[in-house]
Amino acid sequence: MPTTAYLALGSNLGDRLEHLRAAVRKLDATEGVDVVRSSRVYETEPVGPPQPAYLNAVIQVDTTLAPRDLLESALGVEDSLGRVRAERWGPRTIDVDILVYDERTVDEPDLVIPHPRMHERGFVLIPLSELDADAMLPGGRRLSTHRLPPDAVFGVRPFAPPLPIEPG
Ligand code: GSY
Repeated sequence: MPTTAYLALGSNLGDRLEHLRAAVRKLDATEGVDVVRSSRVYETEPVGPPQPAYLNAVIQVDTTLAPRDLLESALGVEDSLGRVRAERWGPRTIDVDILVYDERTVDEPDLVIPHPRMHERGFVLIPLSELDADAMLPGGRRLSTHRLPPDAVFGVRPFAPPLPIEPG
């Protein structure tokens, strides 16, 4: 029985929209991962050091992969799209983060689910709310009762319709 997970996509280098689309195609082509839906694409002001604006979206996947295998697949997609891990909060061609994996919590040095900073980020919660208005947040909180910090919603503006998903 597949598990529903939500992944955050972000890009702020090169052809940003094409990088998000390519990430969807590559994830969908991964054994054990089926991309089901995408949020709209938002253009968002960068959080972190000065850098170009991001495009962000959230996708829903059905997966038979365990959380760690899903992480490995996400890292593989980042590598295949030319991600260079230079600066921790720096610009990137593509970022693929696991936000939520069913109702599971994972707390390992390199993998924390739900994503530990997702509740502070308008660029994550606004697109996520299009797909699951009551998604799980860190600390057992729920999206439907969560109040975003007002400054987190500034600079998050609709940019493009949902990312295309190949049928089947
Ligand atoms: O955490 C993901 C990469 N990232 C982003 C992002 O995706 N969007 C915005 N707006 N700012 C960001 N800063 C970092 S780091």
